[in-house]
Amino acid sequence: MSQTVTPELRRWIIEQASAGFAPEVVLASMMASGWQESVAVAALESTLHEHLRTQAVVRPQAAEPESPPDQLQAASSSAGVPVPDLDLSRAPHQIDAGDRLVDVIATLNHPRVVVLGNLLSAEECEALIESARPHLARSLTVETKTGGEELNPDRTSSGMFFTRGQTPEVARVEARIARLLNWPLENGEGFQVLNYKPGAEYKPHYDYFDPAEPGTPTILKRGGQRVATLVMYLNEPARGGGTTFPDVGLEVAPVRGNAVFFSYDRAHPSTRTLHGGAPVIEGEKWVATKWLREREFV
Ligand code: PD2
Ligand code: ZN
Repeated sequence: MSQTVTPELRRWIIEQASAGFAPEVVLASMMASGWQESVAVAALESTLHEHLRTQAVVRPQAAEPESPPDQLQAASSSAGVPVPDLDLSRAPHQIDAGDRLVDVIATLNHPRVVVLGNLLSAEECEALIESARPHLARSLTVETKTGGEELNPDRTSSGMFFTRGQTPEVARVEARIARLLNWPLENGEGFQVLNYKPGAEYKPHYDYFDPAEPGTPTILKRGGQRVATLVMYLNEPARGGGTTFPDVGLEVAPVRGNAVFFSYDRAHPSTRTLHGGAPVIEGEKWVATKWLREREFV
C-alpha cells in the first residue's frame, strides 16, 4: 500500500513543530494514525528542512538569517546547550566518583535519565536529614512572574536549602557529584532537602525556568538556566513517593542512598523532563535535590 504525503500533512507537521513538539513526538503521532514509518520519517525530514530553509529567507531583520524561530529550533534541531552527564561510553556498571563507587542501575536517552545506586552512605543520609530537620519550613517555589518565592499548592512537602559546602557531609557529597557528572562544583545550587509526610506530593513540573515568565531573566542572572537535576533519596517511605516521568511512563523508587539524575539541554517540554514526586502513602520521604546551572552559581 503506498501512502501520499499531502499539503495538509505538511502543514500539520509544521504546526506541531512550531508548537514545540519534538520530531520524535510528531513521528509517534503520525505512526499512531496509520502512517508507515518510512513515509512518516521522509515527510518529516523534507517538510522541516524545506520550512527552515524558507523561514531563513523571510527573516531579513534577524542578526543571523539562518536561525529558525526559537520554538521551531527548539523542536527540530538537536543542538542544545552542554549539560552534565556521566561517562557511560564504556557501559560501566559502576563509576568511580572519587571517594565512592556508584552503581549505574538504569539509563534512558530521551529524556536523559540515569538511576544511580549507592551514591550516598546510610551515615551521609542520616547526617543530611538531621542537619536539615531543625530548619524545615513549608516548601516555596520560585515565583517566575517576579523572580521571588511563593507557597505552591502543588508542592506539599517541607524543605530547606543548604549553602554550598555548609557542612562537611554537604561538601563531600558535592565534590562527589561534580566528579560523577563531570560538571563544575561551582555551577551547582546548594542542596535542597525536602520532607514529605503521608499524602504529600510534588505535582509534575519542569525544573528549568520558563523563558516565557517575566521573572525569568532576573533568575538567570545568577548562573544561567538549570540544565540538570539530581534527586537523592535519604530514606525509604514504606509505600509511595516515587519520582515519576509522565511523558515516558517511568517511576523511580525512592531507595535510601540511591538517586535519579536527569538533564535538559533546553528550557522546553521537548526534553520530556516533566517529572513529579508521587504522593507518599505510608511512612515519610526525605530527599536532597541538587540543581546544576549552566555557569557558576554565586
Ligand atoms: O521528591 C521528588 O521525588 C521530586 C520530584 C520532582 C523532587 C523534585 N521534583 C525537585 O526537587 O525538583
Ligand atoms: Zn523537580
